Amino acid sequence: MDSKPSEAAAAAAGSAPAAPVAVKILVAGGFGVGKTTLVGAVSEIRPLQTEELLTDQGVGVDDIEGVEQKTTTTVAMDFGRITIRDGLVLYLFGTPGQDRFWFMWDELSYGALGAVVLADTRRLADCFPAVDYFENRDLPFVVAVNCFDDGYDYTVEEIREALDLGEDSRIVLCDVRDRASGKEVLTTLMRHVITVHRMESHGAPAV
Ligand SMILES: Nc1nc2c(ncn2[C@@H]2O[C@H](COP(=O)(O)OP(=O)(O)OP(=O)(O)O)[C@@H](O)[C@H]2O)c(=O)[nH]1
Ligand SMILES: [Mg+2]
Repeated sequence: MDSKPSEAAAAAAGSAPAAPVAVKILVAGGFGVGKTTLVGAVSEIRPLQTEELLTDQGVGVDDIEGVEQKTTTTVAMDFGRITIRDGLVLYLFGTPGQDRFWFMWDELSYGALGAVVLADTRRLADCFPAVDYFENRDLPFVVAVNCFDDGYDYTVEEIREALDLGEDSRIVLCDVRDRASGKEVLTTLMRHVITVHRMESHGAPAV
């Protein structure tokens, strides 16, 4: 399913190859930030979900502050698909959020071209491990801040500083429940992926 970055670049730039380019993208982040909601909102197929009921075992481990109505958690992965434009199809793999499922991240990220790190400003530190994970593996990512209604109103620059992200990293504010907003996150990620790969192969920024 996975394609080369050069093919993804051609498709994103409009010179689409004859066959659609399929790109694997990870949707990651801390517990309960809205990963499953994002994949479900943007997917053009019925998303695969692996939700199980939260139990008392998670008390004191999983922070549900702000998402008290949450009753389930992802125990394997989310899966969805979205066509960004003609010839460019993204396959979305949402990670589980609970720490006990960290061992699955290596499997899930195999062959991925990029990742979305979802963040919740009420629990910003929860996205640190995901940011570290992708930085350590040189996998291009965007930080997408899911703007919960009662979340703090930070600017992108404040978030950049709080997460200690460089000037060239991408941060977008979004509402994961909204399809257009989720699609904007993914479009930003694809532009970033293409820029990173063009810089690596030509040594110069492309977009
Ligand atoms: N008010 C509000 N609720 C939201 C928003 N986004 C998600 N939710 C709710 O927050 C909860 C978390 O959503 P999920 O999509 O299950 O989060 P997740 O990151 O997949 O969670 P795990 O798989 O358990 O890590 C759900 O109850 C959503 O309905 C938002 O922007 N505003
Ligand atoms: Mg989930």
